[in-house]
Amino acid sequence: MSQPTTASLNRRQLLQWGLLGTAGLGLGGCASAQKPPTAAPAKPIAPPSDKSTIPFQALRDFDYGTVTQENGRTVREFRVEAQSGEIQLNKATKFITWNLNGRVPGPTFRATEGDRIRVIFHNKAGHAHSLHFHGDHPANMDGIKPVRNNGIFIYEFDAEPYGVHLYHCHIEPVTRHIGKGLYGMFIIDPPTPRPPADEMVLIMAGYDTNGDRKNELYAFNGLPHYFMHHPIPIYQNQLIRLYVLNMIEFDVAATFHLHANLFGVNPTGRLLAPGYEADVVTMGTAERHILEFSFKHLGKFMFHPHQDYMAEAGCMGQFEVIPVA
Ligand SMILES: [Cu+2]
Repeated sequence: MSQPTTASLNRRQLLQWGLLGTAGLGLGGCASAQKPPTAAPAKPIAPPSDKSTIPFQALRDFDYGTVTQENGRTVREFRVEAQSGEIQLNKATKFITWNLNGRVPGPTFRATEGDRIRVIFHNKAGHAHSLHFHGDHPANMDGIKPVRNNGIFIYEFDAEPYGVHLYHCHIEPVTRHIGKGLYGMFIIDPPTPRPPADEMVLIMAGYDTNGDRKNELYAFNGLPHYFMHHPIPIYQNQLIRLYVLNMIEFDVAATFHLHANLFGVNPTGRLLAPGYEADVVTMGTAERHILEFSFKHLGKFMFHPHQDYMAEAGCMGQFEVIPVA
């Protein structure tokens, strides 16, 4: 039996999947999120978007790894390669990155609480690097030991606790290793899945392009100003679940602000539903949250840190709310 394409979805199908209705009512969206999903299977949908660019790949691509069963238990194996490569930040600025699998930010690893995680890390970036995960794990898996160039290390631990976490290189100076691009998101889903939503990832980062230990440029998902010029399409009245991470070095904190709406805040994703509402949330470096909202009005709506110098230097974007066919 073939699945309907996104283009053929209609309001009835979205209602069957629980993606419309109370989700469109702001606070109502939070209240509905506390109920277990009644529509099966959970099938998040999203309008078509350009998958050929890194910011859009980072937005909605989740890496669930290669799944096997070992002794009755789910094992997720991820293969990552640290590399070095040049990216064009704007017309005038090229930047040498250290990256994972050719991407800044690196892949978003995703698992369910209790899974066994196995990350095969191959360092081909020319310097010693490591992968340090947030979340629970033994000391020998903490990722503070250097993995030499051309070396391989296998990080293995249990996925816990559920929430939105991150990983990054932990070789000194960490500001430089993160600033050059060695970071990404690590999502651990609760054993009972969260209700269906259009889920996406936005990671804020800064670029120190001249080595003065200040950021000259800022970005969502790797490229300054990208989502201003390429708005993110979302459906009207659909629950959006946004995993946000502040990975900006050198600035102590940044906010995330959404225009013309409020969002439910789920701090570090450690709740099963958002705990409170706001339209500005503050994150120190490495802090992250799940934000949930839906738009009842059509049109373009900006998001950016309200440290407006960061927004003006590239950390801004917009959603484009479109009607369901
Ligand atoms: Cu490093």
